Amino acid sequence: MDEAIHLILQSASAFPPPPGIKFAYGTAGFRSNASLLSSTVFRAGIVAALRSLKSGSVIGLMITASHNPASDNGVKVADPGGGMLTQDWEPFAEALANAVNPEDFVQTIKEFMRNEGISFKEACSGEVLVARDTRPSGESLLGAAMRGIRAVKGVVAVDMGILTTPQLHWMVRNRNRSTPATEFDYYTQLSSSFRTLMSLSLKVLESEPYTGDVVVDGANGVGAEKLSLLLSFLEGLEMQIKNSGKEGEGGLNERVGADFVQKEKVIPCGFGVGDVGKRCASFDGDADRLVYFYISSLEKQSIDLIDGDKILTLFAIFINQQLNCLQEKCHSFKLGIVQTAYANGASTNYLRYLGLEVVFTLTGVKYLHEKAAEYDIGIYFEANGHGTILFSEKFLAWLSALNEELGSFSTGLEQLKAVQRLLAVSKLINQATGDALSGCLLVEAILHYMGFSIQTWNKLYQDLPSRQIKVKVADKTSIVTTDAETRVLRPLGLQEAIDSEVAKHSQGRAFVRPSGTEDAVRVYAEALTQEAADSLAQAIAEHVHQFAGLVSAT
Ligand code: NG1
Ligand code: ZN
Repeated sequence: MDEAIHLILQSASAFPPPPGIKFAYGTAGFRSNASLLSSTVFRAGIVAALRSLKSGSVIGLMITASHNPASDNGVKVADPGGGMLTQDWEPFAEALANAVNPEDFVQTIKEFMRNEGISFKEACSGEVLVARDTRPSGESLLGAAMRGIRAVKGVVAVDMGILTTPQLHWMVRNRNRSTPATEFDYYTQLSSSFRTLMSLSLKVLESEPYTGDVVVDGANGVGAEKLSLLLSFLEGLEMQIKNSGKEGEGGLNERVGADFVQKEKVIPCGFGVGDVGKRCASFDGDADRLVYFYISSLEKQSIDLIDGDKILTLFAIFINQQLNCLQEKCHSFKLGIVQTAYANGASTNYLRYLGLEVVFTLTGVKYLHEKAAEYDIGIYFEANGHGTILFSEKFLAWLSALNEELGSFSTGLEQLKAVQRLLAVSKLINQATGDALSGCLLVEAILHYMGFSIQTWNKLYQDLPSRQIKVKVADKTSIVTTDAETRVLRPLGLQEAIDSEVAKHSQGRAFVRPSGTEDAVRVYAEALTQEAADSLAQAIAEHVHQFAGLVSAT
């Protein structure tokens, strides 16, 4: 044991932690300016390696800062099921990232290994797959990650190259299920299940033949290249890809991509007169978020946004229709919808009006995913476009059996088609995590099936006007929240100030919380008109500034 720990310590000396910085394993792992991250990524490599030894499974390590600026980077661990690192391990990951001297560092590892009953093993007992997005800092951070993993005796580090975040999560999940798990397998599975789903479409009269005429904003990130690879498996399907990150197309996430489009609600760079009237989709920098939009006014640069809530609604309607078709066969299976406080109030009302069960969790995919996994079919989405559909093993086994049973009678039966549609969705959608590529194909297939234009889809319900603002304060941790982050406990008096602003607006709703991925406090406000939502958000941002000390507000 001591010799193996000594080897870790020796490797660690090449990655000293930056002085005076405290790292937190936030909503989506560690994030920071890339120049500060090499020690954190090295140490996250150690965490991933120990996780692999403990679980006896393949683990993932993704180097990305998603929608953040190109100068940032980050790192997160994917657990054996392909989801986020179990929350029980986050305190260890944080303690290790923040251990300043060699004694602390060694002690933190030893103590944790003892408590968890982990021991070093012989060669190839553990395996960690490492991937990164297209950020320039990714390459050197990859080196730090590989060194961290390899420092742990018995664990192999495999460089998977540049991937989208969901591709790595998908590979980890599949490796641990012993199902095909390469990048090639990913494109094969998505393309073949998409084709199956399209072939099971109703021939609705109004439905026009599917031409794939969608314009995709790749956020100048990894998603654009991977989408074009996916399309090469779908002959005949044309999607126009913009903001692919090629020379001259602009910077990663710079006035482009899902986060920009969803928060600013304006036309992203690279889109203009030629795109008016078209169905447009935006990915974020690591392609785990997806939103749709269409240009509503070139003059005002405005768009009509179809956010994660509306994608969720489209998925929910489709799944529910298939389940209704199978109603006489299945009474006991439960469909659940999971949202966060950022979900537009109109979406929740609409989903409940459809008779669906909607529940709420804290912000962050790790919470939504965990909740959705409690259902036979769990659909979760954040308003920002991150979400997916989870199917329980029990439900999938039942579907497969029903597929065989019904298949032996007739092939044209509507019930059989419903079963096959659900099975195809379970293969098309990435059940490890939200995935812009697979989500986009599923949206396209469902729009085609329903015969919906993007405008019809948008009109399912009307969003309540909302506004989000980021306030930079001296110390975001001075804001402490409760009630699923919808109420402020500290600083004292801030919640009362928010309540009195909300009371000035009919149908007003607002909350503030420290971001888990950025050094900022987020303000969210909803009201009956856009002007009211804007002014409510602004008024609350000023209170945050007064109570917590302003650096700037954007
Ligand atoms: P933070 O920065 O904690 O708000 C953001 C998103 C989350 C989640 C994570 C991970 C909003 C308001 N918040 O977290 O929903 O997607 O990033 O990327 O969109
Ligand atoms: Zn992302």
